[in-house]
Amino acid sequence: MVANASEKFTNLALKLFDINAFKFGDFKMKVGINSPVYFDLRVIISHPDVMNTVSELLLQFLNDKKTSCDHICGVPYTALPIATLVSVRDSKPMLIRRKEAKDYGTKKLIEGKYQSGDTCLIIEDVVTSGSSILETVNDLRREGIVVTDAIVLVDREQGGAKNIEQNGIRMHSLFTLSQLLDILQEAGKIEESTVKAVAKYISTCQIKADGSMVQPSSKAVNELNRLKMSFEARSNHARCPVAKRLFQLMAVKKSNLCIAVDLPKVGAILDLVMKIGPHICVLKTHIDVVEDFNENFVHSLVALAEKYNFLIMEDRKFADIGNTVSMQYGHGLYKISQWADLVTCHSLPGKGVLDGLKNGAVDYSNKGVFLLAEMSCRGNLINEKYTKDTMELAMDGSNNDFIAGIVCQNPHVVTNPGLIQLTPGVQISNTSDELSQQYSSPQSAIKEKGADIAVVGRGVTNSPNVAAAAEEYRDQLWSAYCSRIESEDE
Ligand code: S5P
Repeated sequence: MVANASEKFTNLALKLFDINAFKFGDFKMKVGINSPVYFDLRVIISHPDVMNTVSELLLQFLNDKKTSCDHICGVPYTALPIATLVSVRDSKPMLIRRKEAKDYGTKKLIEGKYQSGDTCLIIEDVVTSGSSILETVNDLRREGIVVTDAIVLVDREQGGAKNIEQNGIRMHSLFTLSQLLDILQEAGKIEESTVKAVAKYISTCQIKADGSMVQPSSKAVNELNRLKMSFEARSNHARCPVAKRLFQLMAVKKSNLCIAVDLPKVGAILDLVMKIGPHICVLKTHIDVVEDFNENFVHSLVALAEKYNFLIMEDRKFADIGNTVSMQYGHGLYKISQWADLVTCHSLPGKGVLDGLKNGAVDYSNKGVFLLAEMSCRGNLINEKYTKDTMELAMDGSNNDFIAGIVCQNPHVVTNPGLIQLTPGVQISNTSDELSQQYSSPQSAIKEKGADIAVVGRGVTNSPNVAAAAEEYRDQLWSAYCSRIESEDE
């Protein structure tokens, strides 16, 4: 069946969302308030099918509008390959505007064959203020080229159209931000609260052509800043059912404490869990340090999890090829997928490790994964690019129903309010151990590092009164969370 035009637009919008060409959360922008939506259309070059559809729709749009021109010019850099495809499809010669004039040779700013008086259509990926389009237009006009129309993939509706129209250019767009939001909401991909937060941001954050805000004194805040949102509100944004459950559990139990029970004997573990159960939202295990593991032990653990209302996370840190991980998760001595609600996983092997986990679970719809984007120990080899790539993997449309959260140490790693930040390395009385572990206080973990859940191991398990210690950590962590979401500062 041949898709009709609106079906093609809908499918393209959903595909763009799936490949992370735009995201919702909290993003730093050049002007004022952080934005709840962020576009990164550079990613489409990795998806030839998307490039094909985009160029096809642009061409169709141009033909419908009967916009005639001698040349096509993409605004550098994202729109360059798009303009190339449109140029080839339409047999229209292209021009390229250099961002800087060469300091040798011809010093030309505009590459391509043209004459003064020729007309040129501008192609751009996303327009915010319109200033990038205007820079390109100005350079073309300096060469005597006539520019009257620009076409963009997405108009963020923040004043760009008006700004460029004041410079004598009509702006056409394949999508406005509102249209994209409608399509995503209709398809159940985003919540009404997301749509509202974006609408509020757009209306308060109109931008002039010079990049400044129309109302610079505006007090509006980004309502999708997860650090300021309650766990109840964030449960609506979770795409992974276990994360949704965990957010709700935390809100009901008023606990964002995860205790790591790294003890070798089942008796000691169960005894400890009975004491700390009332205070925790997650119990974290390292099942391979248990010396007398048996099936009854996991049955008892699951029963305690039900009794005290917490989730069980096996901190296995899977890090192998999919096939191996599938066996490690579902089979072997521990059969982790049968009893753990959540597991941890390194992103190192890439997408295959998540496919392996899905494969190892009987039904992964009630399971969740925390991906490690950073580690707490001194000297670890993770760098910024690794962390960023891990987040891309987490947000990928094919995985995001399986990713409950991220293990990390920084407040800017997790931007999506539906993901939970888990931060280990928390202790009240120590700042390190003798094997490179580094600790921060409960307050610092929540307020400075951006943790939603803090992991406490020896801070509780080494205490002479584990119940009282757990209660103390629970109270400190919960009040740090309350003060974080209530405070006025950014
Ligand atoms: O980066 C990390 C990730 C994890 S999951 N740093 C960590 O310490 N962990 C785990 O958190 C670690 O395996 C241990 O189970 C717990 C911290 O224990 P503690 O005794 O140092 O609080």
